[in-house]
Amino acid sequence: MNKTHWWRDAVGYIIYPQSFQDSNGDGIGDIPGIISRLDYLRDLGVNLLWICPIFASPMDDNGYDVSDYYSINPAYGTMDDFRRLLTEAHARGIRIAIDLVMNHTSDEHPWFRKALADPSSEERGYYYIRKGKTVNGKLLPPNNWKGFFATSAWERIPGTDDFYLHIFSKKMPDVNWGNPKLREQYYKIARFYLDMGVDGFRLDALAHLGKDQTFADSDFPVDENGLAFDTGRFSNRNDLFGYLREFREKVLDHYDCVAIGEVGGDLSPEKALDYSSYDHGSIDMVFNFDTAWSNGAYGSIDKSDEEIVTDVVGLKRAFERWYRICNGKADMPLYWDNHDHPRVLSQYGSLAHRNESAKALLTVLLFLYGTPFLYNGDEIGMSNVTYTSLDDFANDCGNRNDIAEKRAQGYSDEQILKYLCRCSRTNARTPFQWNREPNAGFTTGNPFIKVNENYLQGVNALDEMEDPWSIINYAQYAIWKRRDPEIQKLMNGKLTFLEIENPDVIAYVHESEAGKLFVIANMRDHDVRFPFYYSVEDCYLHNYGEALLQDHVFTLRPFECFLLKA
Ligand code: TEU
Ligand code: CA
Repeated sequence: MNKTHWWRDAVGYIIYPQSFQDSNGDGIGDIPGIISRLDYLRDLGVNLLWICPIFASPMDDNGYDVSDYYSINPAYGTMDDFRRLLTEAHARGIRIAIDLVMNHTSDEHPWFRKALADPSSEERGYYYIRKGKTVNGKLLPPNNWKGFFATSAWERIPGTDDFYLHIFSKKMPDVNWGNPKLREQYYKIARFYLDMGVDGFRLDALAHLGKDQTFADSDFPVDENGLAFDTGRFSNRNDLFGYLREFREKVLDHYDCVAIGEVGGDLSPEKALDYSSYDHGSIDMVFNFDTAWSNGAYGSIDKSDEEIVTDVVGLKRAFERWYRICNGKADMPLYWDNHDHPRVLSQYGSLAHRNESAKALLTVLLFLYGTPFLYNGDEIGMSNVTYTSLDDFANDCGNRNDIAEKRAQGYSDEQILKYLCRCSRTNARTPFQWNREPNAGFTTGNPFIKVNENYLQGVNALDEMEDPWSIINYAQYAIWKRRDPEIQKLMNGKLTFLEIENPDVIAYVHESEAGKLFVIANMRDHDVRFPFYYSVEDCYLHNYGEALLQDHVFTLRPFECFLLKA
């Protein structure tokens, strides 16, 4: 199969189905709800959706814990609804990538049930089940690894001395990719959806498919529970690249589909090429985490608000580095935030300059090297929650564990609340704000999670659409520009960051015979000066009235941004 690389010119959009649009009043977003908003998405201009998991799931981790890959979570609809979503999206020129979780299943998946019930079953070999170790008469997990959700990476199987590995929630046992039968199961699942017409996958937690199978203790420093957070034991390990090659040869090569891996933290762009380079990679692109949390907010429970400052230079260096290493060798996706992050507007933007900062962030992202992915709600300026109780965060297992851990460490509930309002991924998971109706038009019933009350202050799609200067109208125009072949021609030039050490402004240029295409964005909430020695031929995007350019120096107002041809 000849891959056409159609995703290079696409504009992606991430949908968190639980919170997008409820169609039947049960308070949970669903597939018919997404279908009812396809016109909205088409008009916005996005043409590649990544939809977070929609499979059957007990919802311990909101769908990332899959109990049946071949059926749709009944709360979201039926397989027929999903087929209709594909047809309706394709009819509007929108492609769909589903979120495939191959690192773990739910503990309620029949494979895992069988593995526990019958130690001699084939399924037993699908998981990592090891004997615990006895120290001073006490049964301990096989090693001291800590998982991503603030607990031991092992859980004891009741009534036995055995433990199973789970690097995320304990309801999500990791599967063993070293087992060829297990691998075939996932190939079958992938083919099932590709044959149905799905255009590709976002491959969840892909970096973790290989583990250090010695399962030796980590020598990293341990926490108060004797646990070491040593992600290298289960990230980007060599055996995983062999699995991916097989996945490609047996499945991906046979379809013109996109495969985007979530590979995340601690991954250098050089190493990323092992996943996605044109000559020796097995998948098409990988999400890196280098431009997330560039403000010191990660784990920042001890920091004051004043200490959370966007590291503008750090962001530019990260974008520059990934471009330098990947350009001409690999495609890559771009994003500011997703369902695992706080809202970018609250991270790098400004609530006091909601409109301008949302536009500036969008402009910077859309015209860089790569396939941009917007997160649902960013186009209407959605921001972090203003919850007043820790209970409001109970929907997320990661948050629940975090609360327990922080309490055990002696933090007060007030401190934890402030921390979660700043850093929790729940911030990105509140209902989409469609209009001024109760619950922002998300549901006619009781939403499964509280809405952000700012939908009544104009932060909703309908109010946004009615205002000619709104974020969404700018976003729509900007996205169509990004898809314009003339602009794409300009974007094929060489990308250079201007004044990369400037602490406040992100500015870059694509240069080629077709001309120079500039993005300039002030990332601060105060005026800054920025030199500009080129003569402007065209201004495609600008988020203020008149530009202040004198003697080759721009005075940029808070979050002022431009897309210029010069
Ligand atoms: O997230 C995985 C994730 O973000 C990190 O654990 C990441 O793999 C690591 O930091 C890399 O260094 C995905 C989903 O996006 C998230 O919502 C799920 O909770 C998680 O997998 C488990 O399925
Ligand atoms: Ca519903």
